[in-house]
Amino acid sequence: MYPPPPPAPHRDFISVTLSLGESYDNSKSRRRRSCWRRNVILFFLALSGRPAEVEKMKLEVLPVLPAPQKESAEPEGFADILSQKRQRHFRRGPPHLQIRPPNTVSKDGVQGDAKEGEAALGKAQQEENTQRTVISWRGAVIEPEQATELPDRRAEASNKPLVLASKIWKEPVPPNERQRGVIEAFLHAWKGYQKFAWGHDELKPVSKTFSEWFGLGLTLIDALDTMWILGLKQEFKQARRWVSENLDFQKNVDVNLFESTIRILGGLLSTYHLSGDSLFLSKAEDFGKRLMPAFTTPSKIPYSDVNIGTGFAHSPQWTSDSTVAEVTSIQLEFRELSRLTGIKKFQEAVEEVTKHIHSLSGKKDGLVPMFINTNSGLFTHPGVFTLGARADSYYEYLLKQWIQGGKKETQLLDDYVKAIEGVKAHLLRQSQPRKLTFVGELAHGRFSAKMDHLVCFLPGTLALGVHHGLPADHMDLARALMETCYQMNQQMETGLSPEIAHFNMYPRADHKDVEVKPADRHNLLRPETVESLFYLYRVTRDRKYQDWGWEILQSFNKYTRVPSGGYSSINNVQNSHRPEPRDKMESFFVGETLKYLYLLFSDDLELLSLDTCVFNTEAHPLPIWAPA
Ligand code: DMJ
Repeated sequence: MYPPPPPAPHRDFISVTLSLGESYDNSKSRRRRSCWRRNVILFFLALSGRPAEVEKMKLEVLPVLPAPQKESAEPEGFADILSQKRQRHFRRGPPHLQIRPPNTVSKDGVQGDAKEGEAALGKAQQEENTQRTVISWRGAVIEPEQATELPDRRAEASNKPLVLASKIWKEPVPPNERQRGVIEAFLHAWKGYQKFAWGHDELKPVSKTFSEWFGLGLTLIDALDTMWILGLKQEFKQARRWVSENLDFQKNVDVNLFESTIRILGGLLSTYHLSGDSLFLSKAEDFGKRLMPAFTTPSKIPYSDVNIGTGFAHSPQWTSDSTVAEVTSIQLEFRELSRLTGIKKFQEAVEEVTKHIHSLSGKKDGLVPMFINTNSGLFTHPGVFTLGARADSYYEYLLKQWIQGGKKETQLLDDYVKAIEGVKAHLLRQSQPRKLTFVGELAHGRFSAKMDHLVCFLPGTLALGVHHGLPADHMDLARALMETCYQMNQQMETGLSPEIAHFNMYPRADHKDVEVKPADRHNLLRPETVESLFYLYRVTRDRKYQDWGWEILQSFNKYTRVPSGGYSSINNVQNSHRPEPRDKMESFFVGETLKYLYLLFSDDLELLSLDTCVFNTEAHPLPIWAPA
């Protein structure tokens, strides 16, 4: 019934163990050299066993950092924030929380853990120094592993914002016609949010009201850096004032660790880097501290939820499991928070999770199950593998952390590459009649030709990897999957992708490649297709990707735009007469979808260059760390 699996994967790299001891040569002239030329030379040096030369040639683009800026008006100390009155408790999700005894470790216990962590880290670093690995690729050599350096004390923190983006406002480049189209769409979305949902989490544009998830102005925070990038000064200043005067984290409210990290922590950190305004860093630090109780589990795998007012962290009521994608897609943000503040516990907590999952059994050629238990630290519901919901950004963050850390943590890269080989071996198939390559799912050995729209992050991530030196066959896969994701949009009557597609694998005259079940016909204004179009265009410069993005923007305008302001998710992408608005504008529409469209239409490679920044999974750009 199911087609035979594709041939066994063939590994494109060699792994050699070398002893290394020399320091970097990071001169300017070297940094300017062509990356490809360098990689080719490195490849041959590695093959010829000349590690010293390899080490010498490790080059990085070192961003020039400006002096830290003064905290601007309306300073807010943590003490003030913490002493403010408790507010109403907003909660989303099941009505009753799991009743749990207080965590075995007290709220302050995180500090104690951090000490133990330091000792363990020191030991691990000693061991690592004795033996390091170089992984070399066709055309690229990956640098020897070095434990990511943790700043010792707060004083050593590099809390300087990234300079590249200040250029956006200081020397603005006039937007081209398509970018003006995105600005117009953003302003329309913003008009609805300002009129009907200001300071609330999400706009309900049809009923002209709002919905609350965490009660923290989620859309406003998610959109801050988009406004900066689009050059919307007035809107940004108004939103900044709200953050300064109204954003209060001393609130008796449960937040989802992952969702609030990628949207709120990520949004505040990137806005700090773009604007240089320390208000956003202070808020990020306050918020990060309030999330830390989530890590006080027996296994150190964090709980899914934490109350940012009381510090009570817990799993959902119905399980003590966490989702694998959620616990592995908070690392970019917490690592950056440590780098900026000098507070090590943020980075230590998330890296503990990464290390744990790296060494865990139950994977299938690098593919991970979807759930992990917070008590035992083991995968649960094993045998189900997907690149969609609950696993997706695990893969994305392996690559992106490797890039963020300056390509030193080869374990992350190794896990990423292994997983891509796992995808090729177990999840790739071609549809009929157009032979579209798609990523399906595997459940206990049975293949399902189901692909979430969420999986459309993958072509972009593959292209990003290739930009950073990974093998060319990753790019072949990126192009093929990009075409598929485009077709998931294009083959629908509205030109917008359904939430989930099923692919036809058998040659039947009356069947299309992409089929949609009634329950999956909705579109939530998600970003993944346009996110990948952005990366594919940056890496290939093929204008067809811009054209595809432009088509999708037209479709959003035609079928999801609400006249009084805002855009709405829709129920049926297959009915252009009655797409049926669902009355919700998710925060990621302004945080991600419109941002990626704007960047896709830009021909300025320096605008948030892939060489200096890495986007978190909510499209918030964070700096790539300079080499030690
Ligand atoms: C966003 O919050 C992020 O992109 C996340 O990684 C997946 N879900 C939404 C967008 O679809």
